[in-house]
Amino acid sequence: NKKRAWSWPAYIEEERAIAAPVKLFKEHQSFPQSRNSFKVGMKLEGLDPSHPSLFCVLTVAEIQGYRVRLHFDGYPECYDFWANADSWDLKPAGWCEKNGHKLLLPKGCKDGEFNWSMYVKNCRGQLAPKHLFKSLNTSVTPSGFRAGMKLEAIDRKNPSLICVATIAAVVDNRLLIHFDNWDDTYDYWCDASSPYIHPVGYCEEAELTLTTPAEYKQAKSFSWEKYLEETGTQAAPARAFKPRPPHGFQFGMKVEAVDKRNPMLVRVATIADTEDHRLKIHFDGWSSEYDYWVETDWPDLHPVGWCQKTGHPLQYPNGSSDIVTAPGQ
Ligand code: MLY
Repeated sequence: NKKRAWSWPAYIEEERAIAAPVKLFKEHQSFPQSRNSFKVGMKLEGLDPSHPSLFCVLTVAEIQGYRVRLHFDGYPECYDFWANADSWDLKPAGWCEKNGHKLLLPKGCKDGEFNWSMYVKNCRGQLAPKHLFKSLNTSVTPSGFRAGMKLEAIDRKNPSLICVATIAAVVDNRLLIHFDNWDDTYDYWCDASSPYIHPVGYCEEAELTLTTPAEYKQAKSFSWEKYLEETGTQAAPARAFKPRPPHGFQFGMKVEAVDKRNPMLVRVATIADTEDHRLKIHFDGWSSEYDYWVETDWPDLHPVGWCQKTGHPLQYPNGSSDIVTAPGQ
């Protein structure tokens, strides 16, 4: 009994489903315009996904289509992570120094003694050439946001809290959000259209509770006017905040999505639910206990056909005739 190879067109017809239209995806989720030219062994700087304010020394450990597996120099492999070749989080060697960001050095390297050219020579590595970094060539329109400005931001690790926050850095069209008097473990990067940031005064107007800076003395009588004066800072201008247009994804649309539990895998998936700024991803053929919510601009969400176009394996639905790997294995 000869089995037919799994294919998207046949599957979509069989399921009477529709593929999520390509126009709903952000550029960085959609079909790439260029090839992935990273090579195993190339070294670069990049954000640590579990500590997003921290740039680290990384080495390309594996290539899979348009994706790369990155390794933290001097750290165990269990911290390796996958990123798309055009990820904004990846920067060429020397980028941090040039832009005034701290670079977490490979384990064992002392501050002040690190130098990229010596380092690659000593480990017989090579630097990833600058032209591979698509994120460096994005055109940027000035936003009105400046480092040091204050705003009200949702703590993404404690999403019920809207807090007094500061723009710690502005790079291209990205803002680094920091929470006043807290350490940087809550920091995150976002853009001007992020639903998680609001101008000063938002909570008061919406009659929501504003979480004041840690250990702030007069928390009960917090006033922005006073706080800005005390800290000698400015509020980010309200006009710099851009509303995000509705996303257009609908229940039942088919997509390709990375399995966070085993992030080397991209799976056949379905939009199982939607919110204003989030989508629930269901992996076809698997129990809905594996479903999870992602941001609509999640870089690991792709249109149908992305794997084929970029030369990445696609995990077919569980129960289809082809070989299947379970989520989280
Ligand atoms: N109970 C939590 C709350 C931390 C909130 C930090 N935000 C405001 C930046 C904790 O202490 O971990």
